[in-house]
Amino acid sequence: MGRVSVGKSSLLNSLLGSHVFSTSPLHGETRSVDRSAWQSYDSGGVFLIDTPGLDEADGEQREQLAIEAAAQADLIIFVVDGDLTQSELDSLKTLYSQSSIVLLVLNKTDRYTEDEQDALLASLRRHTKGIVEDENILTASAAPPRQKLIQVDTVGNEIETVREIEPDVSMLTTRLWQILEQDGRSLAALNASLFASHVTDKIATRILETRRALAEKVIRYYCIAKGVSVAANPIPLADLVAAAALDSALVYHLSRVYDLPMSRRESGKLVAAIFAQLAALMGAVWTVHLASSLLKLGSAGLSTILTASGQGAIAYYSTYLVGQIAERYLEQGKAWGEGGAKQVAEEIMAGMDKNSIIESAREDISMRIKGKKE
Ligand SMILES: Nc1nc2c(ncn2[C@@H]2O[C@H](COP(=O)(O)OP(=O)(O)OP(=O)(O)O)[C@@H](O)[C@H]2O)c(=O)[nH]1
Ligand SMILES: [Mg+2]
Repeated sequence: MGRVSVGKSSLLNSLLGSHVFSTSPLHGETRSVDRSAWQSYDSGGVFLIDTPGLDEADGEQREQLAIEAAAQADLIIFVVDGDLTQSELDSLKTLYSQSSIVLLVLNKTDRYTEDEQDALLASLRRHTKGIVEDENILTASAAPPRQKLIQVDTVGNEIETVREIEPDVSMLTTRLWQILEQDGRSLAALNASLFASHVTDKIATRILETRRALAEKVIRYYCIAKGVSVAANPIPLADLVAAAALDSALVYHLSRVYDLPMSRRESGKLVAAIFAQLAALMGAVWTVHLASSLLKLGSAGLSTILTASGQGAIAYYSTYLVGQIAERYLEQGKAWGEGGAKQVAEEIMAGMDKNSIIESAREDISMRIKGKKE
């Protein structure tokens, strides 16, 4: 929200890193005939809504717009381009009375010197005391104009060059991410493009950490599911089929965590590629897996009990490997890198403590199987 031409649409575009909302130097670019015509854009689960500029004169319309915006939005970005006018302050008060979270953004900072910005911020804080928290008063330059530079060379010729100035909305993205994290909603916002472009290193790191933590949970979930199903399933061939299906479901799920969605077929193919590397690297382990599978065929239930948790643990471990390798592939933007799949598989295996994983797999599995029986 904000007065006409303060740069509301430009700010949303800058957050997204693309021109989604129309902007113009003319006043009143974002018009609305009726309120349902508010433009909105779904950025990976975070919805941005652009509103028409508030009219200084029409107090009733302003109040109405503020109430409706407050009812629809989880968070309101109130944009100004200078000190507050009385009508802006009135709108902020209305939003406050509707208990909205409001971020007050001073846009077009490229127009001000540092000192002027400090003075403006101090004034904004003073006027909105008790209405907007200090930490929610931010600066931005959503669409700074190109700068013309005139240089004079040694013989006195003037050379005109045009310099593009990058928009800066990093304070806003940082604050948005903090709020989402406090709210426990950062996972939902992971794939929103507003955090993909113009993101500060700090947020980029947090996004990667959040993805890794989520991926770890997803991988563990599938490891246990596979370990338990392999250990408990008395039909050996089905073990292997179920195992491969679970692995590709895992990869399918991981590709969504990394916002690089794969089809079922694609994830199946990736699993096959990873299996090929693993089979070459740890032939022995796979042979044991297969052998104990076949053994079960011969002596019905008995060997299931004998080899169950051991075989399940190996299945768990192989899924863990598949998950880690697929995760690396996704983290690198669906690429193996120079050394190919082989090197990734080798690195991941070398960096992993196999025995302790198998040990904890054994515990996990037998705990769950016992738990079921009781
Ligand atoms: N100098 C400068 N100009 C900006 C900045 N952000 C936006 N503008 C300019 O301000 C004008 C209005 O921008 P819009 O994004 O259309 O503003 P708006 O608030 O959506 O306007 P309405 O939809 O008409 O209410 C455009 O000419 C923009 O290029 C900025 O950070 N610095
Ligand atoms: Mg607009």
